Amino acid sequence: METRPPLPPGQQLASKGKWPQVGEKTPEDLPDRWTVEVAGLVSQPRTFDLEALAALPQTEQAVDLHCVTRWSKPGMRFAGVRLADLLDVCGPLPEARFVRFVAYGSRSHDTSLPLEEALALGTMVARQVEGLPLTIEHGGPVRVVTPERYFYKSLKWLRRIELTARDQLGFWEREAGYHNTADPWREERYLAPALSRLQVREVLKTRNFAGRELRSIDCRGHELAGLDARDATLRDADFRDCPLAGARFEGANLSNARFAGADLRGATFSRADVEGADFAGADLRDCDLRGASLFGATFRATDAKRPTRMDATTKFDDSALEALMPDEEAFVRERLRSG
Ligand SMILES: Nc1nc2c(c(=O)[nH]1)N[C@H]1C(S)=C(S)[C@@H](COP(=O)(O)O)O[C@H]1N2
Ligand SMILES: [Mo]
Repeated sequence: METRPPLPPGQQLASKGKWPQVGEKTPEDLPDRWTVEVAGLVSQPRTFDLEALAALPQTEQAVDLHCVTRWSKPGMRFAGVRLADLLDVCGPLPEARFVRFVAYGSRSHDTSLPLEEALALGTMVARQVEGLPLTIEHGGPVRVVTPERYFYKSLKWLRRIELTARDQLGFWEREAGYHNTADPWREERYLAPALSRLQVREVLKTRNFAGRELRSIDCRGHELAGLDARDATLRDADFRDCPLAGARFEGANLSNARFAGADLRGATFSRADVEGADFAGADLRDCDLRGASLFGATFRATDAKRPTRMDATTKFDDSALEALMPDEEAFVRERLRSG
């Protein structure tokens, strides 16, 4: 049998030939003439166009992509310039301790790393993947690729590289609570929960989560039938073993949430983001998952004593199932055909 190197904890292989587009979709306001600026604590600030980037030493390396929403794509061959070689030309000053990457597009998406770490990891300014130019959908013509970190540290549509003395939290790190160190082997997905224990106790009593920011909330085992969680932010929330019949999760962000063993009969998830969420061992009869985005979600029971209950009454968009990992897709399709 073929042996594969192990994946970091909680990650699964994405389907062959599938590369999910995550985060910002292609921005509309990209420049006609692409340039990458190197600024901040450097002795020679410079602006590189694509020709100037191509004139620097080129390298190729295989990088394992690990998205925080639990899909991985090991061994992707990226080609471009190593950050180290690019910065050599610009003369980093001794006070420079962090590197911040800023993207084109109206939200000026950004992320940052300690400079020494970024260099040691072999971070690259990539222009090709698998021998072809990076497509716009995947951050082309120029994106950052940071090996050994969750993929949110790999910025698409690179506009500016800034060396700084102090760290400035990036977009996902501040907006979604993603961990700033982002080491997949240590499973550094999220920072500490958004609420204190006392606040959690209060909000659990109300059974009204609608529109609230409740990242990483621990609801484990609480009676929450009929919960109103419409448009709530519930990334990484723990709903294991919760009675949640008839709960409303329309438009909620449930990325990486845990529903193992939950009773979700009649619950609705339309327009919800359940990327990376775990439904293994949940009761999903009469549950409506149409319009939910499903990349990296898991349904197969891991414990034979507690099967996932799902049948023809569970509603999915057929096309959305393609976003699942192959074994998961096969499992769900088989259950949906059963009576
Ligand atoms: N400019 C920009 N870069 C970004 C993001 C983004 O939203 N905007 N999302 C990050 C996240 S969370 C991931 S997982 C990867 C996804 O890259 P892909 O769409 O090529 O798979 O890009 C990262 N870089
Ligand atoms: Mo991500």
